[in-house]
Amino acid sequence: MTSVAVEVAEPGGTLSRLCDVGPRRVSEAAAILEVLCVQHLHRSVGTVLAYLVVAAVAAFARTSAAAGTEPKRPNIVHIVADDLGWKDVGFHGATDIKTPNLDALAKTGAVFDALYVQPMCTPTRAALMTGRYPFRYGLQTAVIPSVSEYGLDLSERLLPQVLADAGYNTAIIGKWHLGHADKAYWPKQRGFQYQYGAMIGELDYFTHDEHGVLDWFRDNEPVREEGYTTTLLGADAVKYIAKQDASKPFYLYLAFNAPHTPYQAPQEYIDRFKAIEDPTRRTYAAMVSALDDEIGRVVAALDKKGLRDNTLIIFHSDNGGTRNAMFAGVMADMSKITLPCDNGPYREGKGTLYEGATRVVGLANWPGHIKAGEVVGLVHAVDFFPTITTLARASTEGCKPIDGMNVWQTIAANAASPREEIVYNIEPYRAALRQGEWKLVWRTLLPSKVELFNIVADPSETTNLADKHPEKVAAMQARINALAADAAKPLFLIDQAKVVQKNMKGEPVLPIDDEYPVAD
Ligand SMILES: [Ca+2]
Repeated sequence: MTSVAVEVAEPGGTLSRLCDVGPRRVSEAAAILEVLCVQHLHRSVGTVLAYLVVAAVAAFARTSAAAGTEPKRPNIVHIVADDLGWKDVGFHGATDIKTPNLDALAKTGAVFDALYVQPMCTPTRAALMTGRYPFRYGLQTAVIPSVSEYGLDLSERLLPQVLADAGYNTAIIGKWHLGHADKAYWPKQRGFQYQYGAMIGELDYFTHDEHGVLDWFRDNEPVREEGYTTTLLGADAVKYIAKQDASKPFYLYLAFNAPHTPYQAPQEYIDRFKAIEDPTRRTYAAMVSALDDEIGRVVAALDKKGLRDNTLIIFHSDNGGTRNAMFAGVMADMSKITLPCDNGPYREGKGTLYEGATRVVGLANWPGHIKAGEVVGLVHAVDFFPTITTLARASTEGCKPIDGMNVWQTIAANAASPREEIVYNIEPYRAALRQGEWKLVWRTLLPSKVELFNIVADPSETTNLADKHPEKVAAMQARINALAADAAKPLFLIDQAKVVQKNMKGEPVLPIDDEYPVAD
């Protein structure tokens, strides 16, 4: 109590310091200050000035607490799907796939019309964790291959670190894919207090292996267990929520590997979709259905624990559905299947710079805090970082310059977005940028190609207007060049160049048969 009195009696800065504390602590501080005021008056009339300052602060503190200007910090359940097609949910018009749990969240929450991510897994996940575009630190190109050793730059300060330092419990349940060869890159080393799931992320749904190597861990220890990954991750999230209480907020990053390749699902889920003729689409539907069931269980767990009213649920895919076998991963035999994802009106899919890769299905739901309906403003994956840290009243001191913007009013009330520009990507061989209604897609490799779309009038990117608006093309190319000047070299390309160099030192491959002279 004494230390509070001394602090309050000192001139300067005290009021703002008190304003930073939560309502419960403000109330306590007000009560303490009132007692101290009385003590001061009894001791000496010389402390009248101190009394006036203290009383003013106490009154302010009491008013703040009564007005509830410091709302309770929300729990955040951040659910990410992997390679989910834009149209493969009920609330976007899928008729053969049923997603009743996601549909319920969509109906009572905000549905994003223009939520942008990066074209592939690793870059989007890096954007979420850093609030910074991946071209800043070399993760803009491709994913981290399972045979590669690099990861998300250790000098980046990540969202779970920021939230843990602000008093949040932090957990990752699911896929990481931001560095696996060195434990220094693992999520528990980067702010997550609890970890369960895959370090890389493309794995067999039942054996949890990739090419015979187990990729399934709990708190950094390998785990051999039975079960379908989607079900296991959902069950673990339910358990985690059951352990939480209202006294300390939590950030749960629930990153399902579904419905990424390989296309696998339990038979009972496949049997739900007998009406779907194509076997891969049938299995894919089963995978999405299992994902939706687990999301339903997570919501039920929040309800059961009495935490639902103070929990912000964010859901989105990490990139669009796969429409090109080149980006389907390494575990599916693409010669035998038809790609099952549907990105609705959007062009192409995962791995490209078109909307089908980068404009994804997403929603946000927090009862009483988010208006139900469509969010039309631009939102990028990097924006979740400052939006969440602001809601959490967490300091971002020590973070590198954040590209994200606080879009809370856009999400909560469909207010105009502060964001006017989307950087789809900056790579040495291609880039894309959106500024308002204009989108430029630029292939810089020879033969080069520039496409300009009015993305508002032509969201499916059917009509290239580059020839009609050369001044717009030039201005957007100048902006891309300026961003490229600050870009780090893609770690993927550096890594692959090493592989090429290594191969050049390998044994020569020559035809050897009876007719070819071979030295003894
Ligand atoms: Ca993905």
